[in-house]
Formats: sequence, structure tokens, C-alpha cells
Amino acid sequence: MASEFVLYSYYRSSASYRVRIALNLKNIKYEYRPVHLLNNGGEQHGPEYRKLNPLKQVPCLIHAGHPIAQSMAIFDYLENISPEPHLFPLEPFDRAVVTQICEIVNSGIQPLQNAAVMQELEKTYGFSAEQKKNWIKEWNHRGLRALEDLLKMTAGDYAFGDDVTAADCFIVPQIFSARRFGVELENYPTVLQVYHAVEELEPFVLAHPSRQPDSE
Ligand SMILES: N[C@@H](CCC(=O)N[C@@H](CS)C(=O)NCC(=O)O)C(=O)O
Repeated sequence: MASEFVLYSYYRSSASYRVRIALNLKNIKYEYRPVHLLNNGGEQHGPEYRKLNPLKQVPCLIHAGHPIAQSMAIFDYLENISPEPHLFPLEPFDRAVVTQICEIVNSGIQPLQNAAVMQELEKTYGFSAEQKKNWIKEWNHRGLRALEDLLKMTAGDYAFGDDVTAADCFIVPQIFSARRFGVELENYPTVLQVYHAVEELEPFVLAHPSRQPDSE
């Protein structure tokens, strides 16, 4: 029988990784459909995938035939249809702070390290491999510094207090990417402490890029 939920994902896409964690935390089973972001010029650019996400990015979650792209929109949807366990606190101010943490990753870091951005920097602006690496590091450091300052005030066992929230689901994949890009992390002890606390939890372990069917 076809699965009710289908996730279009790329194993090392940090935005896909966030959604895999959320689906696991909410115990939602799904069919995994890989989209290779580099092969054949990037499968996300194909006409069929473009119908699912006009921005030509993963992830895209299909539920009951409806495509939803943008990990924040997917989190919001999952929280509405399957509230337990809550990934956003119910208290409005707390909820806003968790969203703020997510958005530091989602708007302040990740878009600036995207494959399409790197390709544009190289093609149009002549960036060398070294310059692209430095670019990625710079934006990671700016965002991580903000996360460190914020988490010093909000962290308990996890990023926001003692319950796992969406903030943890966004931080773990970002640290995975930062490590892949060689970003030095020693100046962010609170972020790392949170990362180490959550990465051990089963929903996070199962969502790890190395555990995905398209892992290389
Ligand atoms: N804000 C989006 C970001 C999605 C995104 O940037 N996905 C990347 C992989 S992590 C992608 O598909 N990149 C394809 C490309 O750059 O061509 C979300 O949260 O879903």
C-alpha cells in the first residue's frame, strides 16, 4: 500500500534532515524519495520535481497527495495535524523564541551555503574553491555566534529548556553541515553541548545522513 506520507529528500541536505527528525519525533512513517542535488545537473531542476516545489529545493513532503515545501511550513503542518509531541512550546513568547532560533539557521546561515548559491558565486563572480569555503565559514560563524548568545539564555538539557523542540531539529543538521564545511566550532560551547545532547536520541540518529537510502 502506498504510504500516506512521502518525503523528497537528499541525504546530506540539512533542510531535509530537519524534516526527517521531526517525522521521527512525531512517529510518522513515510516513504523516502531521493532527489540527487548534483547528478545530471541536479534532479531538483527536473520538470516533474518543479511541479512539487517551484523553488527547486528539497525537502518536499507529500501528504494525502498535497505537496508542502519549506521545512518551516512542513513543521507547522506536522504540528497541526499531529501535535504530540509538541515541537513548539504552547506559550506564545516561548514559541516565538523557538521560531527565532530556527530562523537563525533557516534564514541566517543555510541559504548562504546552498549549492545554487555556490554555483552562482563561482559562475558569475569567479569565486575559487577557497573563496567559497571562506564565504561559507563567514556566514556560519555569524549565525553560530548569534545562536551561542541566544542559547546561553534559553538552553536547559536541550536548546530551549528541557524538552526537545524544533530548535534542536534545526541546530543538529546545521552543525552536521558546519563540520562538513570545516567550520571551527570551539567558540560555541553551548551550541555544541545541545548538539551532543540531542544527537544521541533515536529520532535524531535515524534521521542522520549516513542512515538514509541515498547515502553515498
Ligand atoms: N528554506 C528551505 C531551504 C531548502 C534548501 O535550501 N534546500 C537545499 C538543500 S539543504 C536545496 O535543495 N538546494 C538545491 C540547490 O541549491 O540547487 C527549507 O527550509 O526547506
